[in-house]
Amino acid sequence: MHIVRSDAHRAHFPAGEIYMGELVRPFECPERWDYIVAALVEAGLTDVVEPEAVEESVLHGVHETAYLDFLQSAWARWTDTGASGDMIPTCFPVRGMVQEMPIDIDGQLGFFAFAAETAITGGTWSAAHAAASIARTAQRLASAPNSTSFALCRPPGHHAARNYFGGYCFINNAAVAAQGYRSDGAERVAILDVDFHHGNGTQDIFYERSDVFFASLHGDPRHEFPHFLGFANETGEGPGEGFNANYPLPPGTTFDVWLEALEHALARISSFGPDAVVVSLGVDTFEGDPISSFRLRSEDFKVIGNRIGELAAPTVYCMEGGYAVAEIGTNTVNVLTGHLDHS
Ligand code: SP5
Ligand code: ZN
Repeated sequence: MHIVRSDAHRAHFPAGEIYMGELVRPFECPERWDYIVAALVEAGLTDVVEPEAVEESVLHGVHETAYLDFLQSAWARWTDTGASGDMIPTCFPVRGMVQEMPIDIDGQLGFFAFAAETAITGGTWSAAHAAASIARTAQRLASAPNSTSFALCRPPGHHAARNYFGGYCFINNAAVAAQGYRSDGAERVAILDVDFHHGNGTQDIFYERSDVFFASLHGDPRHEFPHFLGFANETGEGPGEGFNANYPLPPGTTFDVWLEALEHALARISSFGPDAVVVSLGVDTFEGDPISSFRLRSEDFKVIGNRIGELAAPTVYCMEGGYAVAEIGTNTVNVLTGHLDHS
């Protein structure tokens, strides 16, 4: 299994995250990457590959041009105004307001954001761009039948939509991998999102498309972030109708219940008949995760990889969330070795 990774992620580390009324050290921190790398090495997964830059055409197949331009230029424009702290959005175009991009950088920041816990810093664009390149490179390396690769993306991507960031995500890495498969000739791609949180960004990007099937298992949005998307009646729109499947699960969900939903999602994916599979791999379903409420144990993650491996499709795993830092390495590696044990 190829492991695609880069130190470029370190450029992104905001000073704080708004959490329970305080500015705390971000849960999505660089040490997450170190823990995962250490566990990969310990497991002998040492076939390390550096990323090649993702093509503009693939990025533009996933995100709107105005949004990409904003992300790339945001920090320079922000500091030009005399600001020195991180970019934290404070004003949002909600119901009944004008949905047009303003000229002012503060206005644009709110226009392109959906959650204020996520800040943009001077290193955000370079790190997010490198994470997308990692996803694209890993996807290229998993093209043969049964081949598997791991994209150690940081920052994560599945909350980033066509034209907004949030949930620690800026560029949707899993969507980039899926779009990469399409541009390399795959006709049908399935994305399976096992992160604790609904992959609202991925759903948004492919909602009206029938070439990419999206399935997500996650905390019920009535109780959990991202709060406003991820309900079971969201099944796709227009040509995408029937190509989106959400499995909202209650707080406290244990692995037996979670696994039933996974089996259902895998059956849907099998009948879709994908040429390739992208997994949004979050391990924040772990019982010890500090911001989530599911109760999966470390050994359960092996079963997840094993079951996904049974699809026997070219598969790229893209790292998403997972915050109980000491354990995220073990849990991530358990999924990957569980997959390899199958194939
Ligand atoms: C990639 C990823 O996992 N992003 C998650 C971003 C979540 N940010 C908001 C966290 C708010 C946590 N609220 C905890 C209270 C639960 N009711
Ligand atoms: Zn998550």
